[in-house]
Amino acid sequence: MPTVRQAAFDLFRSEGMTTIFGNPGSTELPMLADFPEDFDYVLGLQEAAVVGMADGYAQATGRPALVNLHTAPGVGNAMGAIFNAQANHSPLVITAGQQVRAQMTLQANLTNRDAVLVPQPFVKWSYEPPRAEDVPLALSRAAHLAALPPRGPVFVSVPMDDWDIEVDGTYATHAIDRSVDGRAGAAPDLVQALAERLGDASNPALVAGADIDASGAWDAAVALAERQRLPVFASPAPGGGRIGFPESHPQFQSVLPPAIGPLAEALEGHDLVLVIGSSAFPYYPYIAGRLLPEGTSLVVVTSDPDEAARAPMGDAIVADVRLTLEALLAASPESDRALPEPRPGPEPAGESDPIGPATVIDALSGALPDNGIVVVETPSSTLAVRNRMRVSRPSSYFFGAGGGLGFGLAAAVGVQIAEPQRPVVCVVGEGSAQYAITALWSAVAHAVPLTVLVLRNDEYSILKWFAQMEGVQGAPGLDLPALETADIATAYGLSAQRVDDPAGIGEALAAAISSDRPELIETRVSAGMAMG
Ligand SMILES: Cc1ncc(C[n+]2csc(CCOP(=O)(O)OP(=O)(O)O)c2C)c(N)n1
Repeated sequence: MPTVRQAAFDLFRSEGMTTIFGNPGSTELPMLADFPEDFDYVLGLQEAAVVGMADGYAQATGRPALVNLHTAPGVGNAMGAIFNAQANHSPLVITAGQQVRAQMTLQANLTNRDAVLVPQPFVKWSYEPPRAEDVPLALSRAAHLAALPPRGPVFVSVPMDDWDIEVDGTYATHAIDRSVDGRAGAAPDLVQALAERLGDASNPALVAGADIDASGAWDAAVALAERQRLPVFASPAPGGGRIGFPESHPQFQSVLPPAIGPLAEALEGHDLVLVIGSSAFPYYPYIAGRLLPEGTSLVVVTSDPDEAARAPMGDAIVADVRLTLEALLAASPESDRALPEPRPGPEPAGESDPIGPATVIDALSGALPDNGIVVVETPSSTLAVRNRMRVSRPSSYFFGAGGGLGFGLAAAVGVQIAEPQRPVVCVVGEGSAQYAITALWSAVAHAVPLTVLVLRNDEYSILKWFAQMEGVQGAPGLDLPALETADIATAYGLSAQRVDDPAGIGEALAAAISSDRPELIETRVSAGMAMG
């Protein structure tokens, strides 16, 4: 009869979860005993890095990723990253060790007393199997739930004495040998009605969201926009963890602003707004106004029932984004509407001392090969990255939709592990880099050839901008003097350098991108919001 461990690892194998992201403790060691050769264990030194790496890996592979944390304190440390994974619709199977069953009731040290409550409310499902024999089915259930829409993190707590218990082989085989597919298309009559509504509109617009990329619907989105001659906007940046439409396409207009009033103003003149693969909308700062311009109606297509239900306006269709877009495309004839005006190219970067983020971003655009991927967490220049780089390939841009810092650096390591053939650059603020800084060590330890570009402005620049917006004066804690990120990276074993000379940045980036080891370049930039 197989043990729980054998059955669990067979399940992980059959679900393609052979890379485990973890940070172990005494309660996790029994799971890792006789670690099979066909598995990789990616060690993170702190749980924000562990879960962030798994998040990037899961998004880049499109499959559930396996995480192993150390009982209550490990899960506690990971909470910010689990929050991000939920916002990113990232399918993670998070496991944690637990005291032996015989010592849980008397609460021996490290007992996770209310294990299932700890990761709430950021997981879709949280469970501690009642018997050791139930662990394989619980893990199977977890993997399927994580991958079903809306994708997201799930949690299973496993007592440490469960792993050597024998299980019924036929039950284990049934638990392992099953597939669950949750991609459901929209009802054909709904699709037909939507195609007619789109065809009848005089000036419709498409808003492209992150789940277009995640569901593989990029080509269908482009084809629909071209066939129906739609101007295309990107869903606002805070919620737009991925890019759903090529941003150098002549029909692409802009990234929508994330506040109610300005967003509605940006949609002025469109009688129908079709939002695909996003909530409507991921608002952030509160700037009151109309939800939609006068005379505008809205339809959102999302695989997330909650996104559909909580939208404050419009109609919603809950269905797989790719299947629905493809069906809508098939039902939509060629339109003879006038094509929208293409947006102008980015303004030339101005000269300043220190240089502005725009100069560095242009240098990165020049150095990054076509198949490059950017992972972005540089709050005051996120829009400059979007508006200047104009990323135009699928699965090439990752951003933490939840807004919890620590995603960028860690996710970039995970994305690079998932995509060893594509160069990955993490563009990160020196403040943001600190939240999962230990991911640098993991990049070195696992020979992950990531390039990190640190924009150093010696402050929490975006918070100074927010302070102005909110009318807050005299707030402490917004300056970051003497934070030497290149020195920290050197201590973690990276090849790291500070490059402030604008002429040298492109060259340094090209060299780092083409090298086969992790490298970090820190560059001094001027403070302040950089929009484009
Ligand atoms: C976990 C977490 N803590 C705090 C914040 C609040 N926060 C948002 S942006 C920011 C500053 C980021 O600084 P930096 O990376 O240097 O970028 P800059 O604003 O200077 O561009 C902070 C602290 C957050 N988003 N997440």
